Amino acid sequence: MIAPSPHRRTITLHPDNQESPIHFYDQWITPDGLHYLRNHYRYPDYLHTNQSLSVTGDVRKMLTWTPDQLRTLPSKKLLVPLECAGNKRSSLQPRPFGVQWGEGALSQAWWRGVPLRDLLERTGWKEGAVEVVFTGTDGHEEREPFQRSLPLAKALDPDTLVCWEMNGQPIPHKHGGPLRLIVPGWYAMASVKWLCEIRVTTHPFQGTFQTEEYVYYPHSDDDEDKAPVTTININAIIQYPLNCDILQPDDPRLIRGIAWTGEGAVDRVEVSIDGGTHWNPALLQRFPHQPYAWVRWTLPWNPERGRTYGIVCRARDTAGRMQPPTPRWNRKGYGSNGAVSIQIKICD
Ligand SMILES: Nc1nc2c(c(=O)[nH]1)N[C@H]1C(S)=C(S)[C@@H](COP(=O)(O)O)O[C@H]1N2
Ligand SMILES: [Mo]
Repeated sequence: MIAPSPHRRTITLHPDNQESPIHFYDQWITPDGLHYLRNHYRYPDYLHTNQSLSVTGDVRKMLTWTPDQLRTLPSKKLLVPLECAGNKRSSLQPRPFGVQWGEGALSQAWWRGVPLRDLLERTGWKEGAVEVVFTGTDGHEEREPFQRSLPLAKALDPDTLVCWEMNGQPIPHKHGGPLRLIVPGWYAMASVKWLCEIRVTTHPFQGTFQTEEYVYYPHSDDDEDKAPVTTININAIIQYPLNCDILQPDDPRLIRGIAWTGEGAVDRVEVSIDGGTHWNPALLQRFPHQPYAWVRWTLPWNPERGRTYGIVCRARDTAGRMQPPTPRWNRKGYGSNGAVSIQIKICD
């Protein structure tokens, strides 16, 4: 018997943007080759990627490391979900322009690297340093390089890592190898791929991907109340059953999915089978000692034949945030985290 296997779904081809088949894996890590892909440019030339990484700018002593030298430093390994800030953009009404992600701009992997903090402690930083700017090797010929900054405090978080390993292997080229930044808890635009330069600055960074893109604009026709996109919102999906499924008598009588957050931990997942009138707490399963990892949740149920059910799911985190009934609209469609709602029919 030949077992069918899921694939990534192409959303745009140039640049390469592909969704993970997130509904079809009831696991802790997204299997090899199925992690979503999000790019702003074509892939940088493999041969010219990151021969070395320099830490420069307003430092006391500039230093450069090769990937091999970094690998000799004490490292740590974390289970981290990466979520694109535009994940679930297509659930916003009216639909914002941009890559039309469904629910699959989300994946989870083991990442190994050296805390950025350890590198910055060796270079030191000058008085008045406020941010650290990260540069990838892509985009230099096309527009401006992909660059993002972090406030100094987040750069010094012991879990902000300069990584060389993904799921126990060297980071694949498409995921930013040989060296990439991983910023747990923040939307993944912060996790700069093909990292070639780290620059400490005494001024807030003004690049396009910092000040125009990855900004929440709550209004359609003016920029008032804009705010930078930073931490991942509390969020969840239903992986099984799928929206508009017709369940057969021998199909599993179980609703399951995952929930994740960028602040604190997932505290509670509630599921309604009557369109949001009554709520039942789902059973949560956590990966031990991995505070960023998604939580897997399940709810057994006993539906009646011939009926239609409106299933809704919403998660809450220890920071007190709860998924809103409908996602908060913003012009560029970031941080979409409305409660998920599906319809299921049970056959006679
Ligand atoms: N150099 C570089 N880093 C980047 C990007 C990029 O286009 N260039 N895209 C960012 C965005 S928006 C996301 S969501 C993640 C996607 O990482 P992945 O392709 O490994 O899933 O990488 C981030 N880092
Ligand atoms: Mo993204």
